[in-house]
Amino acid sequence: MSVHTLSAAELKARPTPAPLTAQDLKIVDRLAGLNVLIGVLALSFGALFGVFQGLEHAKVFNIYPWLQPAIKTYYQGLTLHGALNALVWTTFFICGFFTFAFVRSINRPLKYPWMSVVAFILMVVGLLTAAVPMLTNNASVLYTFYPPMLADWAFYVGLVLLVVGSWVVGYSMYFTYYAWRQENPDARAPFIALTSTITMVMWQLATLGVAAEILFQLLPNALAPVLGYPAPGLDALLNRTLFWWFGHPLVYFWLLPAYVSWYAMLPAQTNGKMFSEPLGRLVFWLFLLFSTPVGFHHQFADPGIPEIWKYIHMIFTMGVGFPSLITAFTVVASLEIGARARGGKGYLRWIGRLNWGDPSYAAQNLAMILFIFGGIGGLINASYNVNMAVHNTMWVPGHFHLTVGSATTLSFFGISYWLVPKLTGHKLFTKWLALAQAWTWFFGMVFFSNAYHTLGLIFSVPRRTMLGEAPYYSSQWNPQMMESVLGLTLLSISATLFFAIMLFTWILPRKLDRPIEMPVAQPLDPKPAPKWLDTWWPWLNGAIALIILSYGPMLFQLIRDAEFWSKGIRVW
Ligand code: HAS
Ligand code: CU
Repeated sequence: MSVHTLSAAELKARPTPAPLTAQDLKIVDRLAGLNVLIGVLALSFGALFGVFQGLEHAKVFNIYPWLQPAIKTYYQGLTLHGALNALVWTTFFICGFFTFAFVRSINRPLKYPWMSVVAFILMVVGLLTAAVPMLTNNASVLYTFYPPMLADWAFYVGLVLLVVGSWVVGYSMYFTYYAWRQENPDARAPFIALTSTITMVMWQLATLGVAAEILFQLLPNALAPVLGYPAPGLDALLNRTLFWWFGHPLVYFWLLPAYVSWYAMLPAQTNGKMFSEPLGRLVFWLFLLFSTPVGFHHQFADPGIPEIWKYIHMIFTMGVGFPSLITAFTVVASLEIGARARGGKGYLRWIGRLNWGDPSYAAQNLAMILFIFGGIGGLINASYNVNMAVHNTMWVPGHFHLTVGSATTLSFFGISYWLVPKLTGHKLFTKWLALAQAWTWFFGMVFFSNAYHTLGLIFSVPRRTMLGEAPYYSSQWNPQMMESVLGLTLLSISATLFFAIMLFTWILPRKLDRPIEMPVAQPLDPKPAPKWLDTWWPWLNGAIALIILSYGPMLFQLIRDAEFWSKGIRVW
């Protein structure tokens, strides 16, 4: 390797690194705290509707007549559940967690802190704007808002602001990253800073699809009656395609923050090391490449998409499963290093020596275990012919409660167990309750998802249906329905515990015994990762090229043949 010594002029031209001060961190921490707070509130309120749905499905108790006139229909409840838990809880938590972790990892103040503040304000205004129609039953379109269902315009405006706000969170990170790179042209980007930035760039590319859907189709149709011009009409297939351009990478926007923690934080929480730091980087780059060109695996049953395109997306989907398989092996190896350092022995006995007594650790390890099954289910869904057996059945909620409901959410619980004490300066309330919370979530999801997978696969029970009222309700379903009620009872206990732990940690002024620092795992091999794993252009250009190749021809055809004859309708 040639050694390049910088001339005095070159050194002078390089900007001096800005030191990270307590004042800089204060803004970051305040923002992180507010984001987490809103996330937790959204999760708690949204989870309540999950319980109502489960009880309705099992014919245990239909609460909807009792909720009149506040909540009008089951579908309004389902929209609140999906939107608050899948979109609001995740997006706010991720933006808060990333802002916190990115700045510490890159060890430099935000270039434009005001940008992160503006981002947060946009997201909150977006949330409030979308909440009004959702709470007044004017947007009961479920979290995927498929046309020709059409919600009140404020729902779409709110979503746009929420998404644009999350973009600006990303922009604040990109400017900071760029400034850091100017100051440190030869250094490798720190792992957490790099991988959180990759996640935000992936999100930026992913959300272009839904942005086009909302701005060119849904919003103009929703605004027509308000502004008094003729509605331009909707093409359902075109819109579904634009939605799933976004809808699949959305799931990696939920997953990758958990991966950042599993790779770069969790090993440190059990005396481990990163088994292979370069492999971790590769995994994130592969997600940037393959997250988006796979959306047709949600449209296998859609007429109008030629089979060849479904096959191409299926193959890419198997490709995007690959970085998760790498993750399974490398993260476990990183944890095993820790367990052995803690005296663990044997082929599997070392597992007992992991840091199970720490709720932050335990929650995340339990999340990983559930994700083995969530991931396998995903690969099953992705297999074109098998998808025909499970599509639109209860199998699918079974799948996503193990993924976004467990891999993501249970990991975020675990992260909260160090992050919230860090942000408030208060002791966690309490270790034992938090451990109980993690385990009840784990077992709750085991029963719940097992029941729903079975109902979908064996009995083809449809999803998104007010089953308790269905004339075809079968007593054959009873054992699994009861299993699901057992699951959701545990989940309700767990969600209540989480809310209580967060609340009491925040309000009880029990000062920390010793300061908490963000856990950062050191690589096993200190040699820096190769330069190509720290270089943006091949990966970013590759990702854009793959999107153009995988969506360009189909979108061209769909737009050319579009017929906007469908009027927006309210089916609720
Ligand atoms: Fe999915 C539907 C395919 C992952 C979420 N998915 C959904 C929906 C949601 C969702 C919300 O192909 C419903 C959408 C709707 O409303 O219609 N999914 C996949 C595939 C993957 C996948 C191939 N999904 C996710 C993740 C999600 C998520 C992640 C959220 C966070 N999914 C589909 C398909 C559909 C679908 C179809 C459409 C179904 C239909 O018909 O409608 C892959 O990314 C999965 C790869 C993962 C693995 C697992 C790796 C395991 C790891 C853990 C290791 C831990 C260990 C434990 C070993 C291969 C990394 C260590 C233990 C110790 C003790 C040390
Ligand atoms: Cu998908």
